[in-house]
Amino acid sequence: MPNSATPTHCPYCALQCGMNLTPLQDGGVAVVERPDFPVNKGALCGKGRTAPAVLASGVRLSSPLVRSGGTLTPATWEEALDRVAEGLARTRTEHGPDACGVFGGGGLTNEKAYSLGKFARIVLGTSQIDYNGRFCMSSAAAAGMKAFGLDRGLPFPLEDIPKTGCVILVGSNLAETMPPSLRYFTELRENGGTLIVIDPRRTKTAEQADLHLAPRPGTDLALALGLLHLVVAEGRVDEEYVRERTAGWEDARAAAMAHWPEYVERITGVSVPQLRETVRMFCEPERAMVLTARGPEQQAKGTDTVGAWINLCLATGRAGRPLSGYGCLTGQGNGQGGREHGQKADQLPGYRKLDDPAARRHVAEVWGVDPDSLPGPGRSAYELLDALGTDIRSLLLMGSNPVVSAPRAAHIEERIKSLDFLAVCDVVLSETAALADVVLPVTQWAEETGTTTNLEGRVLLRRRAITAPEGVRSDLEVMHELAARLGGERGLEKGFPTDPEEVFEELRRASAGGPADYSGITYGRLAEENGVFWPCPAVPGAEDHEDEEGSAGGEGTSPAVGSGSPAHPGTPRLFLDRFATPDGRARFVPVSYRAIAEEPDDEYPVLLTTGRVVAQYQSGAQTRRVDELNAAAPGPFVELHPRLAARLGAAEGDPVAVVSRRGRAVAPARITTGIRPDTVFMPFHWPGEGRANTLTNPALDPTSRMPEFKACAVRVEAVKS
Ligand SMILES: Nc1nc2c(c(=O)[nH]1)N[C@H]1C(S)=C(S)[C@@H](COP(=O)(O)OP(=O)(O)OC[C@H]3O[C@@H](n4cnc5c(=O)[nH]c(N)nc54)[C@H](O)[C@@H]3O)O[C@H]1N2
Ligand SMILES: Nc1nc2c(c(=O)[nH]1)N[C@H]1C(S)=C(S)[C@@H](COP(=O)(O)OP(=O)(O)OC[C@H]3O[C@@H](n4cnc5c(=O)[nH]c(N)nc54)[C@H](O)[C@@H]3O)O[C@H]1N2
Ligand code: SF4
Ligand SMILES: [Mo]
Repeated sequence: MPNSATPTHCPYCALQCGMNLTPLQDGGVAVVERPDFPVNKGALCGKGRTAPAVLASGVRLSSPLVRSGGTLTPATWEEALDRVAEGLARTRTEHGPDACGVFGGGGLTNEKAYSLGKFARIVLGTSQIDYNGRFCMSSAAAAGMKAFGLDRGLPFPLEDIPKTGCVILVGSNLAETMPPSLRYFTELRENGGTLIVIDPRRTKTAEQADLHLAPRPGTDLALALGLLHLVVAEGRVDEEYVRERTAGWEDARAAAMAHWPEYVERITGVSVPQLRETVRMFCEPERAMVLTARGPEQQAKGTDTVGAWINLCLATGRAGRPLSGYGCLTGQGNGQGGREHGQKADQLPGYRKLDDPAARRHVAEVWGVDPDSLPGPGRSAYELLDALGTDIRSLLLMGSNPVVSAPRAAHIEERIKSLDFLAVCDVVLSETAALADVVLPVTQWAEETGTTTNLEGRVLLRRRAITAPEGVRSDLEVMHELAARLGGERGLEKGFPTDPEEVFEELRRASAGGPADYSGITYGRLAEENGVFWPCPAVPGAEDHEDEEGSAGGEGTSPAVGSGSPAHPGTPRLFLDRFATPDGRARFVPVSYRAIAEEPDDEYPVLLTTGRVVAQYQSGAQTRRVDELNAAAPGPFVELHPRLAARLGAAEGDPVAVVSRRGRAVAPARITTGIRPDTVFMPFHWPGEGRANTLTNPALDPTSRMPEFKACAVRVEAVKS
């Protein structure tokens, strides 16, 4: 193990901040600034700074657990792996391969995500695999695919943001969810650009804005259409760009024209003058951007909503041009790479489609199997979880905690409990792991090497800095061992190497020629460069240098400049010449407003929206185990407007109950004028009585299958003590 600092990346969000880890006497690590990494330039949020706390024994799992007599008890790895293999094999024999489910996560490295997709399809032979990214950015991904022919969250690096003229930030609270990225927006304003934030709450991010619009949750589609209507009415369409670089304008234009500003004001609560001001601020500068996050995306019409924002960019000539464009702020550590390499229900590595015969042939060849043996597309995340205990009898879960994070969570918890067999790989005993028949404790970010792809599409190398404790193994080892046990005579474990670089080498081949082409990226290059943006195809003649000792640790390697041509530099900026559609033109999508799946009524008169706080991460499985973070964000709360609080007779800190058609949650009131009076907000990081997802509506977007996390009808009640 190196004694000096190891440059690596944070285990949490999609910013993938660079950090240095230095080993400590006691076997742990200290986080030290890494100013040379361009994305965060040394800055970290509290979660990143305190991430080593989760490496400590006593906090993390250190031995496999097997359920016996109703309780989880420590077991050897052999026993635990045998139990998992038996559980899955029994289901496969009794109910067929599709009765085995697999659920992955956007926090898994590319190598793990790739192996998990392969494991499902060739070891289990199941079509029933999906992952938590479905709950994250799937609507933006679907809309990006439709419009641009390719989904890479940001088509440009963050460093372009300060140089544009105006940014509309739709439903992102990045001051809390990606704090070091706020710098780019501060610089934008220092450079004379403007920031518009669209959020039903006056968040820390909205406080930075030149203009804050606070629409009613679930109405962003109407808002975007109203803005497009005004763009047309005010003669601000970039006709030449529309003619040269797009298709489908007439239908999209006609659809938008039905959304009169006054109508949009009634739906959204955003006034006509504010709409006009937004259009002026967005259209006057030569360059502008729209960035969306979970606010507009986590809706049962998220795909159409993002489509409408993209239409606005296209009509004004602000996509595929320098310092202009549409982007989605992806969320999880490997939220981008995690959606490219095959853990998604309909997908093969390299962002290939599972139902495309050529893609099946290519990947089957890399995997050494018959293309016809690959199952077809499976179900989306919520549909998969909803089928547990019915036609899906066993589940292998890696990198998610759905008991806390899935919509209609009480129901999903029941579905999980009704499984014949549940195996969970995790670093801690999450609420979902606590329900498992077998829990396999895995290594963590500082203890293993692997690649992630950040929200910019920048592929990064996370390096091992310390030795993992006895008793834990990597996810890759788990898949190797299970493949050995489940593959029978077939020797399938050979296709599941435990060395991450070996997996990456195969991923390169599997992705070659696909939309997300990583074939020109090597561990050697990643060790030398501050990430490489995909697509990065291999260039014939630019030979990979032969692997040298220790290259997985990033030592002793040089960039992939081979004997002949120089290596492909990667693609920081997409679409500048053409979009990724067959004819190179971006596609307008004709969309019209529709209401949220569950509008308030007399019984449930208030809207609930949900989201995050800076000090907790996701289901909280990791961050709720860190003292400093718990001190900053000790538990759930219900954010509500003073007028609503007064009607309930609730004072600050009083417990209030929020009741939806799915269930009831109770948490202390947090009273603020920063929220619309018709809306309450709950963060979703906690289990138990204050679990926000007890309430949320699993109504799904027809295209992306994204649940409606951001708007459902509730009733708010004072709790008598
Ligand atoms: N601290 C912290 N940081 C994180 C995470 C975390 O859990 N904690 N998770 C990471 C992940 S996976 C993700 S996906 C990102 C998410 O990052 P964000 O998208 O920034 O996070 P959210 O808080 O879910 O939602 C953003 C905002 O949307 C607003 N909103 C709610 N409803 C609507 C609506 O109908 N329309 C609009 N326009 N806005 C609405 C909410 O008020 C909220 O302020 O954060 C990443 N970073
Ligand atoms: N109401 C509401 N619900 C939401 C959202 C919302 O805005 N509102 N947001 C949704 C979004 S955007 C997301 S991304 C999801 C996230 O929700 P989850 O999918 O539950 O995400 P995490 O809490 O990050 O869960 C990751 C789990 O994997 C473990 N883990 C971490 N690293 C590894 C690893 O390398 N290997 C293995 N095997 N395990 C690992 C962690 O300890 C943790 O238990 O929540 C969704 N749910
Ligand atoms: S912003 Fe995200 S990547 Fe950066 S330190 Fe915080 S959690 Fe980690
Ligand atoms: Mo996410």
